[in-house]
Amino acid sequence: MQGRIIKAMAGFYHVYSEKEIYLTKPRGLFRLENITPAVGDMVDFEADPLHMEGTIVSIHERENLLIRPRVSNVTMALLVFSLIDPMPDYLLLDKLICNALWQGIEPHLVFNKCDLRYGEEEVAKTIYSLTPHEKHFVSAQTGEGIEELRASLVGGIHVVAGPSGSGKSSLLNAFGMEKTLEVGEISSKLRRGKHTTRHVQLLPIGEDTFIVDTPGFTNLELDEKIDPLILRECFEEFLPFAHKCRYDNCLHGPEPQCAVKEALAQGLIRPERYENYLILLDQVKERKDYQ
Ligand SMILES: Nc1nc2c(ncn2[C@@H]2O[C@H](COP(=O)(O)OP(=O)(O)O)[C@@H](O)[C@H]2O)c(=O)[nH]1
Ligand SMILES: [Mg+2]
Ligand SMILES: [Zn+2]
Repeated sequence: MQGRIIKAMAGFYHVYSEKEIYLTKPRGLFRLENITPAVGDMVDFEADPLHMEGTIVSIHERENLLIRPRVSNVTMALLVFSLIDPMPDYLLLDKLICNALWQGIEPHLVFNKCDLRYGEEEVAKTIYSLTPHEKHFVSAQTGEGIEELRASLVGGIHVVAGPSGSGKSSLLNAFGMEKTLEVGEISSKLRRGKHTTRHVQLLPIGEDTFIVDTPGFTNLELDEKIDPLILRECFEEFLPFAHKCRYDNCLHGPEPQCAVKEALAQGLIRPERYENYLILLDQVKERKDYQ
């Protein structure tokens, strides 16, 4: 059978397959080969349907692997920022967009606490008006925009990320998922470990659609592997212009005849995004292994 690892606990893996959860162990060979299954892995397993148990026999190739929390095959990151209390830190948002793109994860911008309406909504809309990323303005408190946001999560594994206090937990609750997976009825072996440490798990919210129950991207710095050439690709609204720069390796800084700066001058790129790009460019240039 085929399924998705939705939880890892004490050497056991909970595999979700056709709306059932199996308690599985990896086959012995994995340990010899130094393979550790991850939450998010798509696996083939031999099932014992009577006891809802099984043995994982192979792991499908991963699209990506987040480190903290350790989750594979993440498709979308909901970058949650509140419009007030705390005010949005757009430099941090731009960093998280880069980190997501670098890992092959699609960033979606979620601006929360819309119910408080303090004008920041217009600021956020303006700054990101020219970026290709999906944007949502929601209130986890009143439920405004929540249905649309949830409906946009079709297929894949989605993680929420963002600064403390922005409403990530509230958002997960607004999705109605506080206690989605009390899987105790499935096997007594599960129950024993239940009240120990918190383990990351995937909450099924639709057809092969899951949400990670703890925030991702807990490191709020730019990924250390992002160099200037990668950074340049992560500001996606620059890309239609970048190939017209005079120099192929143009980083859109001091270089002459830079089409990105021309686009900026014509209002085709937002100055806030360009300024943050320059700040991040300086940061990655300073890293010692570049040059
Ligand atoms: N007014 C308002 N408050 C909210 C909203 N979402 C979250 N909060 C409040 O903001 C605070 C932080 O929310 P929380 O979900 O714990 O943020 P987290 O740190 O990102 O998980 C809590 O006091 C929430 O009640 C919202 O949409 N509107
Ligand atoms: Mg929280
Ligand atoms: Zn340029």
